[in-house]
Amino acid sequence: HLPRSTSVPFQPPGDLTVGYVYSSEMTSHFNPAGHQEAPERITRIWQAIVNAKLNLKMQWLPIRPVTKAEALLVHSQTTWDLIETFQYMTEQQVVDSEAYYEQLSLYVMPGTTRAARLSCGGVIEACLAVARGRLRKVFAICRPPGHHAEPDQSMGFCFFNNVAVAARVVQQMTPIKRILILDWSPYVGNGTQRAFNDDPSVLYISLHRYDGGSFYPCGEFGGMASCGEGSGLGFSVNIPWPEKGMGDPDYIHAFQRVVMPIAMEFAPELVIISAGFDAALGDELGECKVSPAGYAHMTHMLSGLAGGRLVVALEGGYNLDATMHSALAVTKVILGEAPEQLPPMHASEVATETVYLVAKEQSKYWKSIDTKSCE
Ligand code: 6DK
Repeated sequence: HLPRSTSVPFQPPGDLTVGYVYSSEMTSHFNPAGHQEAPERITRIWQAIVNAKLNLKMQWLPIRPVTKAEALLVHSQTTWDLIETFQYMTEQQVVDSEAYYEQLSLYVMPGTTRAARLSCGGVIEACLAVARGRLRKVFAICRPPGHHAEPDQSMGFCFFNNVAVAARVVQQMTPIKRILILDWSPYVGNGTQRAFNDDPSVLYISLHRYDGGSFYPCGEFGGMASCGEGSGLGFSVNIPWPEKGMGDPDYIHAFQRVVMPIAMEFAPELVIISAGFDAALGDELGECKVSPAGYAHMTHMLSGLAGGRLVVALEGGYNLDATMHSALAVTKVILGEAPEQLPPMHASEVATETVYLVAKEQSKYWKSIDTKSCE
């Protein structure tokens, strides 16, 4: 006979509208020699949420690995097969392949397969829960990240493109078709743009450092003239910062003049944020200056789209304190708290100029864009 417990508090089910995805199993991918894309990135966010008791206000969503059929909605069979082989790697094979994977800004080990599959499956479950109306908003605290992973090439710390696969699964499994992916990582999500470059059903908007094309990933995407192709022309919006150091005023300015007008005109049925916290003040890789309040305001603005259907999917973020504070600020907003007030702000001249040029480019495709207001 099991002892009868009277000490377990009764938790009413069903009335929680905000959820989260987290599993410590995603720590199975790590580099023993040390690497920025480390397990602590998600364990620290999780600890902070628990310390602030925010987890008690959120529904936990169980996690499961991405299936092959799901991954193949975006990725090639070769990419799937390669990621599957990692779990069988010997120590010698790990060492021998290190230099090869380093060129791709990756490290691999036996635990990689499981973590990469769970990370992608976690974002899928988050998006399905929101798309099916089970939850209004979900924070997917997942790693490894995904936005650099191209259909045929894992790269830049990313194996599966978590967000791209999730968007495709939602389109296939639910009535929701029109999806906005907003990527505020300081690196352009080349994999995400490639996956939807010729597809008008998914609007990809990215704010990132471009530095004249010299900033990672330095490929064909990310410039302001890269707007999609074929029937997807106009459905990729790149806001390329020309240098480091952009902060809250610059991001808010871009949101007010370009991101929100286009997003409202597109009228998405679901919004997914590719949430890289590496644009945060203190991140040594991103070298931008976004504050937790800045992230909160961007989240708040996006919260009003798509009937409130929002998924925040973690991408990068390497300063553990900055990532944790930014993630907490975003979590509070999806729980309904008002963002902390920002001081009066002026966007920098470089940012104003960039936004003006992007507006000019995008006014070809979006009638809501008023170039004059950006002058
Ligand atoms: N590699 C990310 O945060 C990943 O967007 C950041 C990508 C890291 C940059 C790696 C890098 C180089 C540089 C020069 C030459 C070769 C390779 F995907 C996320 F993790 F989210 O600078």
